[in-house]
Amino acid sequence: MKAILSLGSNLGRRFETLQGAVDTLFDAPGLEFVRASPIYETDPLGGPEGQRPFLNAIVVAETTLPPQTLLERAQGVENAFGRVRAERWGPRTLDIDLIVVGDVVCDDPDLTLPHPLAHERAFVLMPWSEADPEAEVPGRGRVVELLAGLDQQGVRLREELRLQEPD
Ligand code: PH2
Ligand code: MG
Ligand code: MG
Repeated sequence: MKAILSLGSNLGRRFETLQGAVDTLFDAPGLEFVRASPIYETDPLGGPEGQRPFLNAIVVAETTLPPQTLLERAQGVENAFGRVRAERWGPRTLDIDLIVVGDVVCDDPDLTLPHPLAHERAFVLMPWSEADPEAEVPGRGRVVELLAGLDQQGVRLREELRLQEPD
């Protein structure tokens, strides 16, 4: 099944962290890289004042793993890149969120699918619409249409930064 992952970083070497995350995520069986979106620099939404802007991207993958296993893989990679779980929505070296996994609907305390805020976040929908223009947020509508209804001011394409396929 298809899996959509959102990657974000606003601490340290942001681009190198995102590329390292892509390399590490796909370094084990069960998850195949399909495509990465362009990278966007985005104003932080929520959290403490004075945070640096994020670099955000979307990765499209194919997976045979159950979502809970995918979540553990993502959290393992976050930890490997020095993620510290301090305050909610605080600055982070690396955040990997599962946006949709096939047509799985999940309401576990630690995993909600589809991601409950994806449909209202331009920093998710903008790169996602580039990586997969036909995509839909199940139960919410087409990504391009959801995006058109949002303020896109704080989301800027960083054309010169490009994620490579995992090595
Ligand atoms: N992630 C958050 C909270 N706010 N803002 C931007 N621009 N990008 C993010 O990835 C982001 C955020 C929680 O994970
Ligand atoms: Mg997040
Ligand atoms: Mg997260």
